Amino acid sequence: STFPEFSAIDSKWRTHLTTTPAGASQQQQPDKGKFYILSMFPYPSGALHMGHLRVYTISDVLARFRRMQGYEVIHPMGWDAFGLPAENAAIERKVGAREWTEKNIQAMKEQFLAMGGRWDWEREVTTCAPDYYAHTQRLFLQLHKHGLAYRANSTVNWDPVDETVLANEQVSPSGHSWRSGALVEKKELEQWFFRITEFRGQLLEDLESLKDTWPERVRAMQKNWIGKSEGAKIKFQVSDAEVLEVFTTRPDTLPGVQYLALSTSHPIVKRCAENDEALREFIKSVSERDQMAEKSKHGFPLHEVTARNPLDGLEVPVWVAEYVLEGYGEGAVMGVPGHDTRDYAFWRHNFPGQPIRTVIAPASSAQAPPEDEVFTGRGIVTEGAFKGLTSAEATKALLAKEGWIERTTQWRLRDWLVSRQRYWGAPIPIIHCHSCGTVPVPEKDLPVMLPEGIEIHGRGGSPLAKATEWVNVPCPSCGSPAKRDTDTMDTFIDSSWYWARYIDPQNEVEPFSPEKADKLLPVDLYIGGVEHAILHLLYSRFIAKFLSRVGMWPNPSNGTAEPFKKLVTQGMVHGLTYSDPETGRFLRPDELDGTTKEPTIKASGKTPNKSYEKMSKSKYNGVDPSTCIATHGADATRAHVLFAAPVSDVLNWDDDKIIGVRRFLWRVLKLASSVTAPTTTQSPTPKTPPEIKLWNAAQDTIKSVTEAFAETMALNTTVSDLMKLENTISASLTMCSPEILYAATQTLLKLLAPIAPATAEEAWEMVHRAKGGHVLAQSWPEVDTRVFEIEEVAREVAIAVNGKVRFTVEVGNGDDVMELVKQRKEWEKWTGGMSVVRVIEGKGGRLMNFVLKKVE
Ligand code: ANZ
Ligand code: ZN
Repeated sequence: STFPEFSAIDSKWRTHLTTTPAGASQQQQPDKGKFYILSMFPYPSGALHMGHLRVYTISDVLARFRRMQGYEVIHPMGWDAFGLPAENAAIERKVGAREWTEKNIQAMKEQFLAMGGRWDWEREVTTCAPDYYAHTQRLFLQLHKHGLAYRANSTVNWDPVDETVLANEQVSPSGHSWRSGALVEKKELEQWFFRITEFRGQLLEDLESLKDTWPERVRAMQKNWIGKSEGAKIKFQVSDAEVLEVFTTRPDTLPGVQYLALSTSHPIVKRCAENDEALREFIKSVSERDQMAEKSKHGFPLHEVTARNPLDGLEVPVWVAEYVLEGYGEGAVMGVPGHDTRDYAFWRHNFPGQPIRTVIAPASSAQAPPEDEVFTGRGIVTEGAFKGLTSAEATKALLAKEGWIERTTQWRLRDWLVSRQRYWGAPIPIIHCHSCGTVPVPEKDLPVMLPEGIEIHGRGGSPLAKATEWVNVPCPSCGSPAKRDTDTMDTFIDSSWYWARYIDPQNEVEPFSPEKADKLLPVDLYIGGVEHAILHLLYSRFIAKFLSRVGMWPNPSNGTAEPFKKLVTQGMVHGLTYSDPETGRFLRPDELDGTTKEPTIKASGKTPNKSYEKMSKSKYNGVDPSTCIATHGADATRAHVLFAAPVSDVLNWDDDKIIGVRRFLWRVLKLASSVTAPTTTQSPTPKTPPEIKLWNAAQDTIKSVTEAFAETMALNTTVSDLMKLENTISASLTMCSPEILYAATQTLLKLLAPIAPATAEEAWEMVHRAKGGHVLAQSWPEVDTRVFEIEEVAREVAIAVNGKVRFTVEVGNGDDVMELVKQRKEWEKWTGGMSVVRVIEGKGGRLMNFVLKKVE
């Protein structure tokens, strides 16, 4: 073939594609303003994986699109570079954590360039660099100054494998560490917290402003995590001197209370445990078990304690129950087995055979629960003083009572535990002094440098405690010997504000300038994995609101200080996985015979099971982005990433399918070689029906691709739309004027440029004989507002039989020529007894020649 290899095209355009041109771009239109596109920055593990390839392709494509549209585009990249893997590498491989991290960054940067992506490298941030973490520490001190960073003794989640404390958010619903997977234990420790709860109302309400721009699922997860719940506190008398308070969202079920259940750390439980060995055993077993499993039915009776229902005076037993959370509500539950599923399960297990009281009936039979299930909905009260009232009416009447019930709101959100007993993180800028207490490190002394080159062991408390020289410092306030805080900050703090640092990355005195914040924030489009739907996004939203409150982001243009105006969550990339149909064991590539179209298992000759699974080493289904780019070229890889699935769906990676995309790019180059830029610069007017058809196809494509890029994010359809347009142009080559062909090709290349920039540049160069500048420097095409319709003119078509013209027919635009021809009596005359072998259409549709032969 006469076309160069894609890898050659890639390297030819590499520098042009990946570097920021000096000076303002020529396309930039002042009235458009800025457009800040951000994709979640990677952890520098050493290599990009397919998930990275997907998210960074999406963001590069959209950034190129916005640049062509004339926006001042901010498209930064950086490194979420603190964290455990570097620390473990330092322990296991005896390389410095920084050295390891920097080497990985270099390797990954190469991969970013190989993708043909362009990032604002002049804005690059690395969270483990002192010029970054100095400001993370500054932020800590700001929070401290405003009373939002505080120290408290608390029962914390302790990861026994990583030997560190975890935030609640970092513990899975089943009670396991999000990172090590270990079953999390409880431990009493003094820790640093950020008072995120201070902003809970705003964090909840402002979700409303993201209604049309964030995925519904993510907003729901945030809402659920914040967990506002309205209900009442109800007092149960335990003795003359003591009451027990519970939190309930269903005061209307009060007549159905059959027991009370307390968490293991409830004061009453602690008191009883003092002289009850069996109870102490039970408490211990709970703390060692899977705490978060909501369905747990384990309990222990407190025989000396009974409680009196304030509504009817009935006595109910009091238990300790595993399912009662200590940090929520009052750490105490009124058990209503008749109307709550957990209470029902608990009752069945601990009070076998004993009757269950039902006190609420469904308002209509449609609401009735299935057999064997309790009715958990609201309905009509059937027992007690409020019999006959609806749940809502009963609740209202109860809340009007005095002395033992009080309306209250509970929140699930807890303060953010931020101290970690780890080495590779930003040191907490605090000094502990015997006489002054906790003293902030003065601003001028920032950063508190993380000591490097020290011996760090993985186990047993804060590694920094062993850096004696570093630890022992004079107190900044009184000068007497004092000690630095030896914990480091949760790495989620680093990423909770990086989006703001990018707008002013060289600022030495403050994290970023408030003027720049007002001008360049928020992020207009944020792209990343849905696995960050709670933690990272919630922390970033909290920090944004804090920054705004303290005047660091004084006037958010969107009013609500939401950091990410629009959010796109991309789906995972799954790999083709083969397994043995009998054992289910995953098969290595070398266990398969790939010579046949459908591979077989070498050992058994059987056909393996095929499925798409999350890529992992243990499933032998990983695909390396670099290999893919080296084989197919960056453009085909990028286009395939977009084309293979809608952005939010799982992408099942099938290497074979890239071939189709590659062929499309080849056809674009072929087309470019047969189209020439005309000498005039005037916009042409389509005249003939084929020209109008092509013109309209180009306009439709501009419209659909622009909409997909700007609004709907239906990025997969952009590739298919461009394939269609290429087809139409190529099929029109002999039917349209060079001007029209050129105009359509130009449109195709401009629309293609964000997705396949090297191919588009190469084709652009061919069309313009290297005199047309760069396609990426062109303005994004606008839909032509002129309307061209193919007129309903009848044309005369000459009908020839075996080469001789016999008669003519008048053909309108929508007409079927064959139908018209067959209706004519001349047809019968000239063709009777013969059958049509072939129909040859003449130039411009004005002649039809029927080749006939005698019927045997
Ligand atoms: C009685 C009742 C009857 C309840 C009924 C529900 C249904 P949300 O909506 O999540 O706020 N609860 C209260 N404190 C608890 C704790 N520390 N640990 C575990 N469960 C607790 O849930 C509120 C409901 O969860 C409360 O309302 C309480 O059970 C339980 F038909 O009280 B309910
Ligand atoms: Zn002091």
